[in-house]
Amino acid sequence: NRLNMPYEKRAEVSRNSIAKQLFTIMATKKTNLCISVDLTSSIQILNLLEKVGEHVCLVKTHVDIIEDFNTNFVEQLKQLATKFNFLLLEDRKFADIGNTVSLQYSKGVYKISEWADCVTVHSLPGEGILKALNSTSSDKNKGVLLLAEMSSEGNLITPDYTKATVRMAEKYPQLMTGFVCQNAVTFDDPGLVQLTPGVQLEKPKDNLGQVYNTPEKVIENGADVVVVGRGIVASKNPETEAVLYKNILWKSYSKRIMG
Ligand code: 5BU
Repeated sequence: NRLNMPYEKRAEVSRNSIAKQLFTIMATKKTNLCISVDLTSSIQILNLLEKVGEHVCLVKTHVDIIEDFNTNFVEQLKQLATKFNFLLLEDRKFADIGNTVSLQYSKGVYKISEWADCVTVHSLPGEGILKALNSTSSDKNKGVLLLAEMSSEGNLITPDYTKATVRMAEKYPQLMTGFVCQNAVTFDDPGLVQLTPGVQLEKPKDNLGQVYNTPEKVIENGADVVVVGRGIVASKNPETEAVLYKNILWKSYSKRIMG
């Protein structure tokens, strides 16, 4: 199954172009680390990425928390992505009717469709949300990561909801980059990416419901790309910390593909 397959082999079977690129970058740079840059100043984000860019395959943003968001920031972000060879995931967690999501994706201040390689999406509203993203025009190749599970304590997602989410994704193979989840929710398509947030070495949780696992544990649970935010961003030396997470994660993945 996919857990024993190396990323370069998975790239060959990905039907979504972003999943294919992501697996290829991971194999080339030997990193399955995604950094979540949850900072509120564009300068802080760009400075951080200058330091950790070479160690990550994916950069996850929440652009709506940036106080000085502007088009120049987007240009510099894209330049860093090219320079360090990483992709951009806007963690927007779309959750509305298709028509509204189509507008939120391409219009407004952020114009997410113009720069994000992929976005996160809730399955809650039903298939229309995927239909909308699929048909919203965009010059870029694009991808969707569907939320099948969450890391937070007491979240209302049930096993049936998770299963229905996997079924929904099957209808949009070209659009689907993969799933955001805590466990291996499917083994059917090795071309899909399992992205897992909620990872930190320091502590088991925060005081607002976030629950953390260790890097080793989430790789065992099927994670392909692992999201680390404050574990790196809030540390004294983010670059050293990024290298630490990268090395543990790559070692765990290497062990996994050995069987
Ligand atoms: P942290 O600082 O490593 O706790 O940040 C985790 C990030 O991942 C943060 O941006 C969340 O919005 C995001 N996240 C999450 O923590 N858990 C989830 O289930 C999903 C996203 Br989906």
